[in-house]
Amino acid sequence: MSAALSVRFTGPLERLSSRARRDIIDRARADEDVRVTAVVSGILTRVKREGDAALIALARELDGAALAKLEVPRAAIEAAKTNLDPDVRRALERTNENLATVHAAMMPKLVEVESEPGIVVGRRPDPLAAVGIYAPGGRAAYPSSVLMGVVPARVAGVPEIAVCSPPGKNGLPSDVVLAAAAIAGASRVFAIGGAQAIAALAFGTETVPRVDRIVGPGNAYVAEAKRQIAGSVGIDAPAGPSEILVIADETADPEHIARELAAQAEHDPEASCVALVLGDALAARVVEALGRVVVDRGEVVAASLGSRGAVLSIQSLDDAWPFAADYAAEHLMLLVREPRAALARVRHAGTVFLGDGSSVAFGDYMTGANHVLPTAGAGRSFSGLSTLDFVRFTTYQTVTREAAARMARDVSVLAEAEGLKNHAAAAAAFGASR
Ligand code: HSO
Ligand code: ZN
Repeated sequence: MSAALSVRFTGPLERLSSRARRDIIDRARADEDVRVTAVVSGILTRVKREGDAALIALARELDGAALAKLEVPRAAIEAAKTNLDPDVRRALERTNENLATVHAAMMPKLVEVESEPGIVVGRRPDPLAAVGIYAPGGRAAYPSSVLMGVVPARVAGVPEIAVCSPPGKNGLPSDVVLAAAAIAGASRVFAIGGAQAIAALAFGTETVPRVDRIVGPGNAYVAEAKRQIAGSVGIDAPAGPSEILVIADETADPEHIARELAAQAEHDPEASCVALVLGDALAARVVEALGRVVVDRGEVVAASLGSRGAVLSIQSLDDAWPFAADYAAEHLMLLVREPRAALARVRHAGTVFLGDGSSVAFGDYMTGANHVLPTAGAGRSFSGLSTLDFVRFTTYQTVTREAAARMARDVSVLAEAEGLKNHAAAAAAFGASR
């Protein structure tokens, strides 16, 4: 590829029309598709009513797979790991270890605090009992994403981790998904895809365990199924097309910036790749470098950059922070002289890459940070996947007799004020005058 790539938005950030700025920032796909909603609700009802029989029928109808069993036998999972290309296996094992190290260190800890002498309040993180990890099939069957889902659950201490992934014609999920599930330590794997997988995990069937939380990326049907069951089962933020925002000053290499944009653009024609760079000259060099750095999937990259890409110049880094906070990028890359100082100014990013040795590819595969991250601006209120998604907290409190005597009067005052005389009496019984 050497032809110039067209980038949808170029020029100085300050001269962007408010309409264009909105187009860049409001990047969620507006596909509230009523047909998808109806199809998914039909599938949910069918799985709820007919359990395994519905799953087997749907695998035939939708995946063209004649399933002997829904659950993948342990031997097939282990065989996939054994037969994996040794280099890929070694690399996935390295990812697995780094994820475990990082997620274990960031695991929420038990906290106990004394609010007053003799009053201790605690909060204990308890692992969920069972969780489901969805792994897409087809072109997006990424073993790395299986690790990103399973490892935090394992580190959090979840005893039952069920992976669901669509069957191919041989009735099994793809070999890489099976191998990754084995490396990550999933408890069980099921050859179930799409909305029916989400239904099976949410309601439980004869074979599939009912779980308490379902995470992992999927297509529009999977996302809609998660939305429909969200009342009863925990879910993660919907994962939309990949995105990156690069903020760069004059120390940045334009080819480095261009390669990072191209890397996220290759995920999806609807990926959103934006760079804010200091000065018009550097911006022009980034656009020009884009024509040189793309090594594969040229059509996908061109579609993404041509419809949503932006390379905008800024006059000062100060102009970048309000835009970045509004944008709330899934991946934010800071290619600036003082990246740590810049990090202090960042709000609402899924994950941040600092310094000229960093590439989003490292975070996607191996640093140990999680790559399941909020997209489409969801980073304003959501965080990336972590052990926090796989625990819930139990709080508790203990009060000594002496502390109870000191607290009794004020508590009865509040209870009386709310008109709750039995509460008042329950507290007053501990009063000093007793
Ligand atoms: N960058 C993707 C994750 C991924 N990259 C998987 C490679 N494999 C999330 O936006
Ligand atoms: Zn990626």
